[in-house]
Amino acid sequence: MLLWSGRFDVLLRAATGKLLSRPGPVNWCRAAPTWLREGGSRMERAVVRCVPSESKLSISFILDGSQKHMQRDQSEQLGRVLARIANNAVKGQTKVKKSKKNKIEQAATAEPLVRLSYKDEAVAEDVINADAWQDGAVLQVGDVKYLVERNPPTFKDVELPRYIMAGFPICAKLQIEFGELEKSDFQWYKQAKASAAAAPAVVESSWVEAGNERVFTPSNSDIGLKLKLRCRPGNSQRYGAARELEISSTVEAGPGTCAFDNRHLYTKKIAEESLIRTVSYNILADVYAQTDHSKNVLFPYCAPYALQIDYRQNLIKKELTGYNADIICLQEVDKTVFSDSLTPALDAFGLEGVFRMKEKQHEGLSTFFRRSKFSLLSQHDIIFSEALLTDYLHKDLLEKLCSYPAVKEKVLQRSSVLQVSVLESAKDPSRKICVANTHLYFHPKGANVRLTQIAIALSHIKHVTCDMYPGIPVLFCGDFNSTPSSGLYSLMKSGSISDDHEDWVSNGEEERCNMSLIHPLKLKSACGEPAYTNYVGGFHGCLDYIFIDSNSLEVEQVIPLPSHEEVTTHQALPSVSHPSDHIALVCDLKWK
Ligand code: 4LC
Repeated sequence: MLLWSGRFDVLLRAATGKLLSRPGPVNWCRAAPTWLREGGSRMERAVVRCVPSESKLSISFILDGSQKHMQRDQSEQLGRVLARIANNAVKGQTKVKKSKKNKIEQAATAEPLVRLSYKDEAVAEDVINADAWQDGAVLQVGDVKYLVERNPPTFKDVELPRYIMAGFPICAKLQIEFGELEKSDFQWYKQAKASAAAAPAVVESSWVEAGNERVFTPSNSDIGLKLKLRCRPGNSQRYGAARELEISSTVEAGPGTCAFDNRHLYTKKIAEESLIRTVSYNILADVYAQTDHSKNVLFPYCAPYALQIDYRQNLIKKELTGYNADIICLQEVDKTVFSDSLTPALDAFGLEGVFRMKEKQHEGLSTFFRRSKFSLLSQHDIIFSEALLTDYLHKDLLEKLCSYPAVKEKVLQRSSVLQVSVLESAKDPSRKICVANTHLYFHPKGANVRLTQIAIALSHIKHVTCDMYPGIPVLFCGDFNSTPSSGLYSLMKSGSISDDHEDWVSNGEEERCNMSLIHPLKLKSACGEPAYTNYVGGFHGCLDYIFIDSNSLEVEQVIPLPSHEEVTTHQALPSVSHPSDHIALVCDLKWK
């Protein structure tokens, strides 16, 4: 076993000498950070990331002013990394010397002493990396000492939204490793306002503290200012390296009041333990909002900037977080909106989400649930077209559809999905709930296709709630693209539709498909049948519902929809004060 003992003494003496020659007593404050050692010798830090599931470990530290980031095998022996570091150090010195054109000194450059010690004892060279690099070990490279921090809390990804608006919450996207956001520190700063007397030559902006919570909502007095966030990742033991980030432009003016502001008056607090505040909302996908067809034909009354996703996201996040919901079912969710915007925002308010992309599309469904009230037990999502062909559950329906090949083909070509999440109550694990979420085919003449889609959905939900989790209640939210006068709505409520219903010929004789359907669920629309949940220039109607299992759930309160005046202030939806062409359904449900 090779130890460093030979050169150790020499080095120790040299280091001690240096310490003694340091001028004056160093008055370290009592709460000195870990990298400030007793006696005043300041150590650099070496961050080591080593997780069992990966074959490599990484070692990061600053050497000769440049950041080193080494990836080594966990099973490699320590001696090889130390040799590598020594070699790096020589190269670094050589560079400096070369620039001084001092060839003689360059030739004299020797490898510095590189060693790793733990509790003042050298770690043997044949110890493997995974074992050698312990938290609290000390790496020494020449006269520089580094305190090893193994797996400290670290922000892997931190991002601020591009577009910041007064009155709208900013929720940074924060990905933390080895830490918890609840145990991390946040400090928001705003640019100090330049007073009229201030010299215009001042380049450096000075910052004043603006808030110290995870979420910061700038006010109207912040319009035109830059903002900065300093965040320090933490866990119950310690903090890791802080990160700082600045917004890319300045705070913009907001729209003032929004169509949802009055609704928030009913949802100021999280609903009590026994209640489940539920939201269903088609948030209008960015992939649809900014097409020429949308700008010119569907929503010509809406200011183009208000159709931009960066603008709408501010409104969507404020609207959703302001409902203090326990379960949120969303439709038309772009993948990046889910991951970069909704997940960070709702996470800061205690909700966790799952996402299901439509087939061959760039948007899909998402379901969020409050962590303190629920945990996710299992997911049972299906693609309608795929389930119809492959799942034995739909055998009878598939057989019937074989008589109507045009309709069968159309159903198979649609990309719609059903998202099914089984949640368990945190307080009483015997209470479970099946949350289904869907967005059915949109075409005004597509009622026959939608009926077929809902038949698949209902068979699948019955399977989950009768066979897999016998007797658990159903909560079925979505954009069903069906008005209260449709066959679909009456099927949901009554449990059956006859084969002679007019909706079976919704797209004319060529697509006639007379089928009778039944389902055993006792469903009712929790928010009733509002005059409309979708209000665009050319159409308005009630297309969205929150269906509840009336055997086991009851409605405690329905949050009133915005008034007709609020909806039509800017002609129709979406608008500068409402982010979607749909209106969110919000209600408080109670276990029976
Ligand atoms: C969209 C629409 C569909 C609900 N609805 C009716 N007509 C519509 C036309 C368009 C919705 C409509 O906004 N989309 C096409 O894909 C998207 C988007 C997805 O939801 C899109 C892509 C590109 C550009 C713009 C949008 C409609 C009118 N009356 C109805 C009655 C019933 C159902 C639907 C409608 C009933 N019952």
